[in-house]
Amino acid sequence: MINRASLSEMVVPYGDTAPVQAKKNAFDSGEYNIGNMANSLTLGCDCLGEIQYFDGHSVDSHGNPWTIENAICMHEEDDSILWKHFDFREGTAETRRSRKLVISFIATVANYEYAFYWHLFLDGSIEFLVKATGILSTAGQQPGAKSPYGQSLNNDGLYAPIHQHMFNVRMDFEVDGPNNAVYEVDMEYPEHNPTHTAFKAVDRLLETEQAAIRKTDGAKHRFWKIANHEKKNIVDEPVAYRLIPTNGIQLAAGDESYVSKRAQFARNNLWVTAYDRTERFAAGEYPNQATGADDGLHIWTQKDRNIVDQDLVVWYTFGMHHVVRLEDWPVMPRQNIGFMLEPHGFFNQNPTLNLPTETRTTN
Ligand SMILES: [Cu+2]
Repeated sequence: MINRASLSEMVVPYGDTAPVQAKKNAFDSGEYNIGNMANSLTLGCDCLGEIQYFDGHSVDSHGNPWTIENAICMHEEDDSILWKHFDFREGTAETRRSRKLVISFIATVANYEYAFYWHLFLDGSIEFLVKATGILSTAGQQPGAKSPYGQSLNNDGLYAPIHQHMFNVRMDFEVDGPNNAVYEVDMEYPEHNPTHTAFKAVDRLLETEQAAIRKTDGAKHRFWKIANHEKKNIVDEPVAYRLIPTNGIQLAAGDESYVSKRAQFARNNLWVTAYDRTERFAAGEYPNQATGADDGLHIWTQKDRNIVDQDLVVWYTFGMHHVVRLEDWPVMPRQNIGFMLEPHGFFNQNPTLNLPTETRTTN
């Protein structure tokens, strides 16, 4: 379904105008090299039950290989109800529980922890979640003062500025084959609507890279669909997966800001490119000291390549608009940030009818 998916970049810009804060825009993935900051889970992890660990192999700044033992954890979790029906005529009930395969790693990037999770569900759905936790980046102010750009954490002069955590995930889709196409699906009202009750979902094919630079639109209940025109389902429609664009926020910093020029991927939520193995990271190959003038999604998509029935890559930008609260201090309860991929006419019916009736309640 997906040939390869990876966190392609992330950036954490701060909204505070204070001199130290205004230039803070950590590219945690590209500059900090988040993979090298993966925790060794020999020191403890949040997985339960039967766990399969994988070592992480990387290189240091001199090119020497090194290993992070138990960097990646894989285990299975109970996931509440998957489907149920109570037949009131017969007085019988059928219910099946959901389970998810959890593949995760946790990186400590200075003050913050980012825990990354792929969840693979029995019904073919896939969830990507980032759990943000750890310690806020704080600053000092006059005791008792209040900043419009942050939350006072106590009356002794400690506050935490407003900021965003922006992520981009690169997904090399192969929905039932190498050649795919992407549709934008919006809710629309028909012109003829005498009862004023009608609404429908309308597909619009995104034909080129420029046409596929899109933002989320909650009022239109927008989502995107990755389809394979060469493979049809039982009602002769292309098999597809849909991208549910939760946490689909955009970069708050203005277009003229340095961070926005470098992180142009975060100005929009959806990007689709024709596959090119050299195009790997949303803000370009070398984000350190990059100006944004010569590399990254906004440069590659200027080629405006055809993306209909091609080997294509879907890039999704999402994030957390972090308005700090008192409860985030002194250590932040995890906040979930992520999105779902769901089969949409990929199967001919609910693919989980054959699940056993046994109820498993333990992890
Ligand atoms: Cu935050």
